[in-house]
Amino acid sequence: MIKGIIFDLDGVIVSTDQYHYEAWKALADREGIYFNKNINNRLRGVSRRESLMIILEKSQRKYNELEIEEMLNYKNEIYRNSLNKLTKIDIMSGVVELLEYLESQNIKKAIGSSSKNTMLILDKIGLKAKFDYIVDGIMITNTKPDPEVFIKARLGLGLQEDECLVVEDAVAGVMASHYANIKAIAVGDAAKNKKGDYNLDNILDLIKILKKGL
Ligand code: B16
Ligand code: MG
Repeated sequence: MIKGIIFDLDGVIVSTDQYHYEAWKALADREGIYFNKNINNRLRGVSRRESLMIILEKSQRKYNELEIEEMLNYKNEIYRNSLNKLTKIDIMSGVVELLEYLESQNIKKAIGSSSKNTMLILDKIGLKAKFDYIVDGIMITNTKPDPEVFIKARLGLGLQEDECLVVEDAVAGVMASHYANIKAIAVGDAAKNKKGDYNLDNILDLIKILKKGL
């Protein structure tokens, strides 16, 4: 029986992925590095530093650690400026209704995100209090597809593997869920790539799955 749902944040609860893209694009343009939406898709769910390493695969030159730190800060400043514009309106379709349904059924809710900006984002969209446990990029050493984030979230909820589900939009996140031995509900990019145990066009279809039983 499912007693808890662990949600990824970016691309599941709120669509900050466009802001990530714009900030990385600004950095890549400044450095004269080729960057497009396909490369951006590879950055979903992975940490800021690992994202930069993927972007630098297209670079003609090597960067030292000081330069890397500067680029990470440059990107994050642009990204955080965009986050300041976030409001409740930016919550993805179906999420509020789904959270209400889970609450009505006493199903626990957690966040499992690679983002170090998780708390800022949840504050801005006013959803922080809705979650029983939050694991963000500051609390983990290894980023998705490593299972650490979801193992910590599951333990935070006090549940067994088969009592939880993960909802993810990133292929790396679905892999992390599977490595954590938890079934994955894929939405967005991961659903398009049919990577989940269930691949949903609409996150509200999770209610049907829960009602029917897995
Ligand atoms: P930050 P998620 C991830 O969030 C994003 O998908 C990924 O694109 C980003 O690089 C990562 O957070 C780190 O974000 O720079 O804010 O620490 O999808 O795991 O909620
Ligand atoms: Mg995501």
